[in-house]
Amino acid sequence: MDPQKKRKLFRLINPVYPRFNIYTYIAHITTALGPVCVGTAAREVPGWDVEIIDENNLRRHGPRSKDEGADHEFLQIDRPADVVGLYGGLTSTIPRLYKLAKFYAQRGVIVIAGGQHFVDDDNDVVENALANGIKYLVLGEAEETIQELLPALEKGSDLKNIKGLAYIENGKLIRTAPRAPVQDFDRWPLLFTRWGVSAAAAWIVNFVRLRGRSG
Ligand code: B12
Repeated sequence: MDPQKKRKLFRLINPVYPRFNIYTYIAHITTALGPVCVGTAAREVPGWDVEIIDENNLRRHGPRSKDEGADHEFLQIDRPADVVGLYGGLTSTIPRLYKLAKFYAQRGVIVIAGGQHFVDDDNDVVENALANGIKYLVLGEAEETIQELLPALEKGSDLKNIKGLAYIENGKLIRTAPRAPVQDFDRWPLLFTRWGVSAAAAWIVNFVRLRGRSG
């Protein structure tokens, strides 16, 4: 992370679906709630700006790549991200997520990821993610974790006391203590009542608040 940079940028990315499906249209005019919750919390961290790029919802002006999703080369030139957070809510998007993870990791950007795909008691899913460009996995709900993680990454501090993380250290998988789910929803209001957090690529027009634990 560049210490000279006055404000750091945390870019959250919702990877594009692998193919057209019955949710393609609705995803084109909405977004997933998880990254919005994480971005809302991250935005409270002093010195950090947040943007969310939803590759299913680039709208008219979002920079597009010729192959699929957003043009991340352009985004990194236009507004270089210091930390990139990848939304792994759906297993079908994981190949794209890994592609993005490797793209950013190769450019020296710290890559983190979270979402339901990674929530697994056995280590295979976690180890696979950490072998595919992701440096830190956030396991479980991330509002509190992200507020501790971003300053720790900036300072280069030890992460062992931050709950809800998985990462590789000296070739060994480290899983920190589990993070308890959020209880106080009023503590974490959504910020999309204003436009400030979203970059040109993420225009969100419809928005519904819900938090489910079923499925
Ligand atoms: C609401 C919901 C829907 C809605 C809206 C989905 C959307 N895109 O927002 C609708 C009805 C459209 C839907 C449809 C489907 N869904 Co659905 N859905 C859910 C549900 C019930 C809640 C999701 C939610 O909003 N949670 C609230 C948010 C705040 O929580 P969250 O996303 O987990 O985010 C938190 C953490 O994961 C973490 N986090 C999230 N992202 C990130 C990113 C970073 C960088 C970090 C650090 C942390 C982080 O922090 C967040 C805040 O605490 C979940 C079940 C569940 N318990 O989560 C299933 C779930 C996500 N759905 C699932 C599935 C399978 C589907 C469908 C494929 C079903 C189908 N066969 O059609 C479709 C696919 C839709 C699509 N293409 O997007 C599965 C996904 C499983 C998987 N591994 O792929 C789930 C997990 C249910 C299950 N247990 O099977 N779904």
